[in-house]
Order: sequence, then structure tokens, then C-alpha cells
Amino acid sequence: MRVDIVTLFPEFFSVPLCTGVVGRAVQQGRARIGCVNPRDFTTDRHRTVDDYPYGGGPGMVLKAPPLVEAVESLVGPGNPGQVPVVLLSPQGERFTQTMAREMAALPRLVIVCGRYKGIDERVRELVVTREISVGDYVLSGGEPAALAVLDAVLRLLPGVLGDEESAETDSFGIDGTSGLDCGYYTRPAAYRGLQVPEVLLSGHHARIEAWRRAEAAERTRTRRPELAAPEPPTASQQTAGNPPPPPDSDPATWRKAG
Ligand code: 9WO
Repeated sequence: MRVDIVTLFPEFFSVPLCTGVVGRAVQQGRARIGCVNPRDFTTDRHRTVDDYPYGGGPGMVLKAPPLVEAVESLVGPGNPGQVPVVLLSPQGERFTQTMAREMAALPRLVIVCGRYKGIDERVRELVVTREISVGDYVLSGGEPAALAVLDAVLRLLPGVLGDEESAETDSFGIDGTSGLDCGYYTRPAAYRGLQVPEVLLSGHHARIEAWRRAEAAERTRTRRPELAAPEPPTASQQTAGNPPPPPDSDPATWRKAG
């Protein structure tokens, strides 16, 4: 998969993209990642990328031309092939594991990171195909969010995780979308008076598996009830309306409508 990041701070990505699972994906050539700096698409002497907002108010706005031209340098004018161009912003749809899986199946992706108070709205209209948020908080720019998305996506590329790692994530826990994972312990069996649950030392694999599933379900119910299996619908709800749509995994979702 090829990923290009449009950012005023390419150095933000240098260490994370060389480190750990993501670094290995890049090293192994399973992911190719590039950065393009909108500042290189300015034409004035001061290489200006921001300007005052029309209508006034505090903060600066990222100008449209350097951003649009940076994206077009990657996807061609008007994005004829409709390469997915994702903008990270607090106004986006919430990023999920399902989206990470969809993105990992794409051959190409462009990620746009904003700065300042925001980006000129016409960037969205002209080149952005999908706007994504990693959570309801304001960052100083899209870069930390882009790193979160990149990490979640690149670790899903075939061959990036070793057999042991991927076998684990395929069973249950948040990667299986069924809910939160159970707790884990390693040696020593007793630490500051705290004992590892007896069942984990028992060697009884069926009982261990059952304990882990129960623990995971209990955690999900108490900590993230919204992730837990929903209440079964009532008889009237079951017959009302149309069946739910299939899960969203259409690559067209990542292109621009119209
Ligand atoms: C800055 C600002 C300054 C004064 C008054 C209002 C303001 N709003 C913002 C703001 O939202 N800045 C954003 C910074 C502009 C776009 C890039 N930035 C960003 C992305 N912050 N947080 C994200 C983000 C991205 C994805 N998921 C969560 C947060």
C-alpha cells in the first residue's frame, strides 16, 4: 500500500514511521510512505501557507492553493482516478477498527493534516473524499491523528504482524470488534501481595479460554457498554422497517460522491 501525507511538519513522522510494527511494515516494503509539504507549493517570497479568516475572528486559516496543489501533485488535477484523500479533523466521522480494515485494503491513500484554526473550506470541496476524527478533542494539528490512523492501518497489512501477534488479534478483543480484551499477566505469579488469577496457572486451556472470554465480556459491559452486544430487539422492532444495510466495506466509500 502507498500512503502520502500532506503536512507542514514532515519531520513529525520520521521517528514513528521507523519504529516498531509500523517501522517494520515500511522496512519490509509492505508500505511505502511519503510526505509532501504544502509550503513547497507556495509562490510568494515568504512561502505563506496561512492567512486571516474572512469575516474576522481569532486564529489563522490554512490557504487553499498550497494544500490543493500539494494533493493534486499526488493524485493529478481533479483527482481523476478518485484516490481516497482523507482529512483528519475534529469535524470528521469517528475513526473505527472497521475503517482501519477498509483502509488497509486500499492500494493508495492520501492523508491531509491541517494546522492553525482550520483549513479553507474549499480544500474539502475540491480534493477531500472523507473527513475522519480520532476522538472528540482538539489537537494543534492533524499530525498526531494521522499517526494513530497510520498505525492502526499499517499493522493490518498482510505479513506485518508475526504469526503469534496476528493469531492473538484474530480471536477476540477489540480487533475482533466484539468488545474489549481481557487482562493479562506474566511472571512473577505474586507481586506485592497481588496474585495472578489461579485459573491462568492451571494449564487447563478450556477453562482459561472461558475465563478470558468472561473477563472480556465483563470489562466490555462495565467499561464500554456501548460496545457490548445490544439488547435484543423487541418483536415489534424486529418486524418494523427494512433490514439493516450490510457493513460498509465498499472501496467507493473512500471516493468522492458526484
Ligand atoms: C484551533 C483554534 C484556534 C482558535 C479558535 C478555534 C480553534 N479551533 C482550532 C482547531 O480546531 N484547529 C484544528 C487543528 C484545525 C485542523 C487541524 N487541527 C486538528 C485536527 N485539531 N484536532 C484535530 C483532530 C483530528 C482528528 N481527530 C481528532 C482531532
